[in-house]
Amino acid sequence: MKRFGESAPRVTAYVALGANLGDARATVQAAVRDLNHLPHTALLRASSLYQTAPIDSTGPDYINAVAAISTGLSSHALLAALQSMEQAAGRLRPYQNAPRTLDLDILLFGDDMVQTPDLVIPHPRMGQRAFVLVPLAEVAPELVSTAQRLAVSAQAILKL
Ligand code: PH2
Ligand code: MG
Ligand code: MG
Repeated sequence: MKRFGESAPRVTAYVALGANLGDARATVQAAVRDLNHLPHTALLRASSLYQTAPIDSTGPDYINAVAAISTGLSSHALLAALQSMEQAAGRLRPYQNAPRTLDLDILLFGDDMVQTPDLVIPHPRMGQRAFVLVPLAEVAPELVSTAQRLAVSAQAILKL
């Protein structure tokens, strides 16, 4: 177990990982490992990798996963750290929902509710997407209801 200073309040946060350009599988696997190296942060659990059809997006199938982390960062500091990881993976943003080398979204941050121009938590679309709910249910089954799983059961998702 990593040890940290006494002061920072620690929360459990859930991060969705997605990629559909380049070696998406390797990129997502490396990103899961890199989460454990963010400052004041430890990886708690990672889901399996899933192959999923693009939803409101184009290009090859995505590789998706969800990770649970414990962090002493603020939600905005975590967002900045995740955006740095996306940049390092060569992320371009030519238009909304464009195919991407790496996407890292904060799904939940403890019990926090965040409504700012650059960050909304809980993630506003997480309940509509099998590529989020299925791996999230793997790492935190108590967070995903049967009704939620049923609502996305028509979406193609393959556990790798
Ligand atoms: N991410 C999106 C839009 N559509 N579709 C799949 N299958 N996986 C994703 O990660 C994904 C998507 C926006 O971030
Ligand atoms: Mg996303
Ligand atoms: Mg994103």
